[in-house]
Amino acid sequence: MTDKFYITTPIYYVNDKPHIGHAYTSVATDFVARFMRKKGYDVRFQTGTDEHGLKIQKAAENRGKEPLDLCNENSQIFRDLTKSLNLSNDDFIRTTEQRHIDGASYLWKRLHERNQIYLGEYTGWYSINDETFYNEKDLTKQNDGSFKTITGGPVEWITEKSYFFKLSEWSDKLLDLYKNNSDFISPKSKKNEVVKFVESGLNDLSISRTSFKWGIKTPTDGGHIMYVWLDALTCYANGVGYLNDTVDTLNKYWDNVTHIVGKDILRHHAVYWPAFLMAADLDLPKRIFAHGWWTNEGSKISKSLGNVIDPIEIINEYGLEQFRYFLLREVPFGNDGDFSKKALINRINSDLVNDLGNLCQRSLTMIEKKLESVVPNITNKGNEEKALQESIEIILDKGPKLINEFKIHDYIKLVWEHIGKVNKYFNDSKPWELEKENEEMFLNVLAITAEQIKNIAFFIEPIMPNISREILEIVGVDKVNLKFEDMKRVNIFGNKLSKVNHLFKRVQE
Ligand code: ME8
Repeated sequence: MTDKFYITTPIYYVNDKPHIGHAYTSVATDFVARFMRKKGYDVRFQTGTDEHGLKIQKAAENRGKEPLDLCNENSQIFRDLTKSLNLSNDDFIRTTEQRHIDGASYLWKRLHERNQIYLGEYTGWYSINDETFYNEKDLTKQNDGSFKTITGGPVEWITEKSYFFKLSEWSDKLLDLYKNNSDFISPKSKKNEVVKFVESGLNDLSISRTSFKWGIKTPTDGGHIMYVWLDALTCYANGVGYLNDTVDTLNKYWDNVTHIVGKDILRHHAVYWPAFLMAADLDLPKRIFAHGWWTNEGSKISKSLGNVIDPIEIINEYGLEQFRYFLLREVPFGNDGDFSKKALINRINSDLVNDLGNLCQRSLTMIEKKLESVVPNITNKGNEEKALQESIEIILDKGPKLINEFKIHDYIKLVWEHIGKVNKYFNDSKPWELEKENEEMFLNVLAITAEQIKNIAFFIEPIMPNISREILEIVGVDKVNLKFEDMKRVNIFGNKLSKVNHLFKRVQE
């Protein structure tokens, strides 16, 4: 049986339209999903929208809309974004769907049955922006005496009747979990922050609200709605039908779950979520990875500064493949990074136009012009040709290890090193001279280069699926969903090239 691999993005708030942060999490998750499919895993990839809570209710009120109308409109925009980004997601879940409401209610009932919930009153700070309760020590005091959260939003003081989850009882179990499963949270620096937070002592968590209505009614008390994070986190399990008593065929995906999240919401995923599941006597996800945040030309991205980056605008101006490449290559996954047009243009012109584009253009048009577009056969493998083959083996061997550690940018670097080697091989072999001097070698160099271009198309599929497809089509490979293990079996010798076009356009600075 094929190994299962289930990967998720966070579900996005529908109070506003998507920004670069949403695009980033989604593209990186899509990369991992596509890579694991190429490795031969049976992959399920879920994304979706988070539609309950005060933040959404207020956004609807401000626009003079019913919450559900706003959710329907904005959730569709996020769904459209999955197409614009060419995500390979298998599911798109909305927290207003019945399957989600049923699952969230099921988890609540299990917690209730296991005596993990009690009624009390919450008095303290709350951030609507983050939909999160804060201790004063975790906030920063402003000059005017008010407080701000780590994400920069304001907090308000609230007092209301609320059910609490006995989070404080789960500290030791959580610490054991982190200790016994060393890669449960990564990167390491983020894991250390979580461990410190838990070690400093956990308070019980308020998990219901009574001062507004937009949410899922708690199944044990109709006067309360579920805290939006308890509601939202269950989406991951609900997408594969895990939170109910019947056996769902998708359930099997719950055996191997990876959550990709931004660093701001790691605590919810690495502390609250496993604590809820342990308390309900349910299985836990395997891995949680927290990525960093983008700034825009050196400044923090915020609505008030008016510097929010619209992914659709970037795609329209520079192209989807270019945008995906930049997001994945520019910043080590897990670190913060800066978005600038200059950096984007630089990557496009140097890595895509000069390195990959030129290699394909120069070698494949030679086959087009000199050989009536027919890819010749390899007749000779000398040391240089063997070195290229070794370089392929290195990527096949190291690639999965790097991706297992979420080192996406290192994988891309490795592939681009290979592209550099193929470029060097082509240049040093001087096929334009060999054409007259040694026809056999001329054909051999073109065959080897075309073969390597085919291999490169396999490697870049998780980064730039459309360009990968385009290259494979040019060299006459029409099979789709190819795996890494198919790479050597896919024969292109004797294939007739389809028209060779420039893969990327140079961008003027
Ligand atoms: O947090 N750079 O939804 P959201 C990189 N609904 N990533 C960024 C970013 C930036 N400048 N700004 C935001 C939620 N993000 C919850 C999740 S899951 C059960 C519920 C990331 O719409 C952020 O880290 O605020 C998060 O992963 C996502 O974008 C935005 O999520």
